[in-house]
Amino acid sequence: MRLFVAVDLSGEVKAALEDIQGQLKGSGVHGRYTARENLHITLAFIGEYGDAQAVLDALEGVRFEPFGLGLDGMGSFGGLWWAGIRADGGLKGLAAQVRRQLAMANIPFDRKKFSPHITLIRDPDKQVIPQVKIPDVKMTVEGFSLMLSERGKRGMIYTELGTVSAGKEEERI
Ligand code: 2AM
Repeated sequence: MRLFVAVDLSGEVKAALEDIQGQLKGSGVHGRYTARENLHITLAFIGEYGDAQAVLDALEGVRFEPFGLGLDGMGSFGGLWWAGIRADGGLKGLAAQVRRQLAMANIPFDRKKFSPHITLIRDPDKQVIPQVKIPDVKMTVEGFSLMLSERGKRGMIYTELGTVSAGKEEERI
């Protein structure tokens, strides 16, 4: 199973991200746009791992309070364009705690430094990101999820395997 841990986004933030994707499309940028239901912030990428329950048990140890986030510009890593995130310290703290719990449970994950972003498009056919207007939206993060990533006929399919809520015990599905 290919697993990762992610913050799901509110409908309002997803709508804002779709608005940005629409602006990119309007500027003639072609590529693999992230589908609305797949928009998320990765906190930790685990990759192939067989025991989802062990991961959920480890994540159960994460304690955090709700925090706010908003969108902040765009950037790129090679052939991947993303929307930036403005967050109070909560997001970095949450990613650090998630990673600490995984490490303590000996669950492998990608140790690359956490760089908060939301992937909007992969393999764009342009080099330079056009000017876009970033909608001023905000949301409160109240939880995060363990996600299963599978390759579908029309792109990746992400399925939530369980969630951990702020200030509460884990809610299993
Ligand atoms: P992203 O966060 O930049 O969009 C599932 O593959 C998710 O985990 C994707 O959102 C992906 O990229 C993220 N991810 C983070 N590190 C990864 C890695 N080393 N390999 C594949 N996906 C990774």
